[in-house]
Amino acid sequence: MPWRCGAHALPVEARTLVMGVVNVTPDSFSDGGHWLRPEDAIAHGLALAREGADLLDVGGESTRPGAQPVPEAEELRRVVPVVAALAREGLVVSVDTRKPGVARAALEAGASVVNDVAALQAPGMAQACAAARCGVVLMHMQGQPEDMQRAPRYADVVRDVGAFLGERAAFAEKAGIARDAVALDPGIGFGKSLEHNLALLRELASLRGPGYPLLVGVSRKAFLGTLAGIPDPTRRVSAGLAATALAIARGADIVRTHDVRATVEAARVADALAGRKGGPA
Ligand code: HH2
Repeated sequence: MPWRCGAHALPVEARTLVMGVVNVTPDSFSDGGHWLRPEDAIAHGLALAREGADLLDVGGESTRPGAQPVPEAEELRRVVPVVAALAREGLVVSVDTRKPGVARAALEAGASVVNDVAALQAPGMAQACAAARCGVVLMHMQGQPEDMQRAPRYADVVRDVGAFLGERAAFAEKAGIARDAVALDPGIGFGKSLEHNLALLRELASLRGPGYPLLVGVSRKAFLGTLAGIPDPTRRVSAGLAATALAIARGADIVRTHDVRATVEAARVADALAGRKGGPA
């Protein structure tokens, strides 16, 4: 079944989709400040689309460990012009936000997906998504970005994250969001130790809820640096591709990345080897 995102039906059954990251922030962990001016962010988004991104995830608030919340007015100022310009080009645009006001403005400006790292926990977010009939990404996070990496703890991380995602998917359905509009995401690096991240990636298949596409974001993240000994996030591309290929083999349907061209190439090979998708590539 395709992933229904507003007017778009994304062919998640035919190939792994690649979501390109457009961070309109001064402080994102790997590319903060690179695309803060709207014209730079728009040009970057267009470049990622040419590299083969299936959709573009525009964010105006870093959620890296230790990040401070951004006021709504500032997030709106960063995100809306970029969403509007990319959507005008006919591209599928996702807005990476936890704020219902930002989601509503981005949807009005042409976004087709709300990527919510807080999984619809803010009052009004589910209603905004239901009204717009947009795609919705429900992500697991333990704690808040400010403190989430201070000794994260689970009874059983795979079972706990799976239960949370199942509960949030049921909540979304009750709020009137169509089942085929929802994608689930274990939230790699969001309140997780290295061991937690590894357990989730190894057992990804068990997180696949019935019918929901699974989104996985490993791009440039700290666990890759720890495993491969790479302090500079921008140099973690190959390490990320290894994790991405295995994630695809184990059940990822959508992969979120800063490095689109390399990820599209890796995804085509991983799709063929995993044999999970109907093709054609
Ligand atoms: N990771 C980041 C941000 N948003 N959304 C989903 N659904 N899944 C993820 O894994 C995910 C996400 C972190 O990456 P980035 O946007 O580059 O960093 P920052 O939060 O510092 O802007």
